[in-house]
Parts: sequence; C-alpha cells; structure tokens
Amino acid sequence: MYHGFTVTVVFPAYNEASYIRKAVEDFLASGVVDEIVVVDNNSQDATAQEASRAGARVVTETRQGYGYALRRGLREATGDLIILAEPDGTFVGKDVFKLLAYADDFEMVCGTRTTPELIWEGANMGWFLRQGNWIVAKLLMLLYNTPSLSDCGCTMRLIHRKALERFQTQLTVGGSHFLPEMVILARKQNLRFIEIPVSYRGRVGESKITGNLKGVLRTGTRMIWLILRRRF
Ligand SMILES: Nc1nc2c(ncn2[C@@H]2O[C@H](COP(=O)(O)OP(=O)(O)OP(=O)(O)O)[C@@H](O)[C@H]2O)c(=O)[nH]1
Ligand SMILES: [Mg+2]
Repeated sequence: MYHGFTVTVVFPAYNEASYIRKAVEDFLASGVVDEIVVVDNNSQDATAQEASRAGARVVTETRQGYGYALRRGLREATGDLIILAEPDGTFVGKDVFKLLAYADDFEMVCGTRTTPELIWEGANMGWFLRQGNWIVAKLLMLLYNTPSLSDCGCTMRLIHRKALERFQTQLTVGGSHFLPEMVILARKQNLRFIEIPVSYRGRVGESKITGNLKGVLRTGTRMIWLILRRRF
C-alpha cells in the first residue's frame, strides 16, 4: 500500500527459475507491494513453483510471448497501481519507490535504462543496444509528440489501473515489441506520463529477447514498423 493505493507488481516469466524467488522477495521487501503476479509463459523449469513458494500469485499464460505475458498480467493485477518489471535480476526492488514518487502527479511512469550512471557492470546495455533503444524512443517522441523518452524497451514502469482501463482493450501486440504500443495508446488517450531513470543490472539466467544481435535487430525492426504503421 502506498499513499492509500494498493500496489501490484507483474512479472512476465519464461524459464526464470534461477532468480524468480529472489526477485519476488526483493520486491516484497520494499514493504509497499501488496501483490505480485507472476505470469508463467509455458516455462519448462520450476519458475511457477519457485514463484508461489516466495509468495507470488502465479497465473499461466499459454499464448507464448512477452506481450501476451504482460497483457495477461495487466488483466490479472488487482492493485490500484500496477508496476511491470522482470524477475531476472535486471531490475531492483527498491526502485518501486522511484516510480511511486511520481505516481501522485502522473498516470504512467516509465523507467529508462539508458542513463549511463545507472547501468551496472555486467548489464546487457552496451553501446549498440543503448543507442538503438534511444533512437527508437526518439522516433516515438517525434511521431507522437510524447514527453521526453530515452528508452523504448524498459519493462519497468508504473500505471494507474484507472488510466490503463481507458486503452487496455486496444492492446494487440503479443511479441517482444509490446512496450511502444502501450506508450502510443497512452499518448492517444492523453495520459499524463513521464520517464525516469532506473537501475539496470546484469541478468541471471538465459536471455530471451535482446541477448544476441539477431534478437536485438528483430525486436528493433518490429518496434519501428509498429511505430510507423500506427502513425501513418
Ligand atoms: N522473450 C520472451 N520473454 C518472455 C516470454 N514470456 C515471458 N517472458 C519474460 O519477459 C522478460 C523479458 O525477457 P528477457 O529475456 O529478460 O529479455 P530482455 O530483458 O530484453 O534482455 P535480458 O534481460 O538482457 O535477457 C523476462 O522476464 C522473460 O522471462 C516469451 O515468450 N518470450
Ligand atoms: Mg530481462
């Protein structure tokens, strides 16, 4: 509970057994999180068992994909404030306070991982990935006249449930390019939103999206295509 609002954290999870228990504990340790929803996306390892052992509510999403997992989590979350994050060690539980600090004044608070001072050693945010995230974010800014953005792919973000409900049914993306669609729809609804820096660390366990150049290029291309297609 934070300032009278209940808080839900959503973790999309595909084979994240190696860290998910720690992630759930880390976010619960903030003391303000009322509920953690882990969306198990057909994991073949012990992700679901580990997550529920740590105190999370586990739901199973059978449609495979990052976007499908997050959309399911957004539907399942019962909190007034919903925080999206990842259970792979890249995001830090105490950063919920950074998002919450802005939640009084903004309906959506997006994290950015491209602030050099907050990219920890070992994080998967080298020069190419950082510039790519930044450039696609600038494209979003330019074509949709959004507030300042410097990262198009940061899962960690907060949204007020009431604000989400204004566009939730219009979310369509099931794949790794889900996040820009959320920003575009939020902008079209004139949501008040802001982007703030969050810590970004090295992940535990195997990377599924941006761990190799092919994955980066595939996700980047899909994002750019979505941004252009929705605009013109
Ligand atoms: N790629 C992918 N990720 C999924 C899926 N379902 C759930 N996820 C989760 O979505 C999050 C993002 O995937 P990651 O592999 O961490 O990709 P990333 O964050 O771009 O890059 P790294 O953290 O550096 O590996 C993780 O928490 C995954 O477990 C899916 O079908 N595909
Ligand atoms: Mg990750």
